[in-house]
Amino acid sequence: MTRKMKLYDFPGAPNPRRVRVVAAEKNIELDYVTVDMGKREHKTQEFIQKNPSGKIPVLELEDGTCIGESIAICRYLEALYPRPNLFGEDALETAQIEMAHRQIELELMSQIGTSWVNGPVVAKMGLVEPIEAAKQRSDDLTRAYYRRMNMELGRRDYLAGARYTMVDITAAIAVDFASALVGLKPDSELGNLWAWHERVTSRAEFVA
Ligand SMILES: N[C@@H](CCC(=O)N[C@@H](CS)C(=O)NCC(=O)O)C(=O)O
Repeated sequence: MTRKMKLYDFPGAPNPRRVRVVAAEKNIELDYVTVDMGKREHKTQEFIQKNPSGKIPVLELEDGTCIGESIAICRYLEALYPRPNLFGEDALETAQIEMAHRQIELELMSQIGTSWVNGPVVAKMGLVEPIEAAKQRSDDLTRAYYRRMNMELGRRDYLAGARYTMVDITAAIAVDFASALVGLKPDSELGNLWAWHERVTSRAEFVA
């Protein structure tokens, strides 16, 4: 019997969620293994052997090979299961998706991450000393990025062009995490952003 690939995951964690949505889009069955972040299971020696960064997600292949980094995992799944295409059909579209995706990760997700690390939920865990000024600055940059997305989404239906791609998956998951756990829900007047969010998150695969 062939073993399924395992995905190390934790409910509510945004990065593994990106892989779950990609797997659902491609109809790939994975074995989900919960890594209890509350118990710091992602920092155990055993887990560090799977991913020296001590972060989830990790995809473990049938032969025990481990792949960390959400996008490395998603690209691996796309190479195995090319349809539906989420990373680009030709040289130009691939570059456009990569550009938009890097901007979302480096300019939006990283700011949300800084607000999270310096915010009240992480403070309660007592792991790091929050820096209020850092949080304020990332809150502002996150809100500015939302306004930019709203403007871009006035010109096209999806973030990298006319169709749904990996960029929309990453961005919608970032917005959901920021809204639910970081106190950074986009303002209701950002109508293009909210219409896009509904288009993306109402997909059956997204809910799965
Ligand atoms: N760049 C990594 C980020 C992974 C990441 O930060 N995962 C979070 C959960 S969503 C985590 O494991 N955090 C624990 C930590 O940073 O110690 C990826 O895309 O997979």
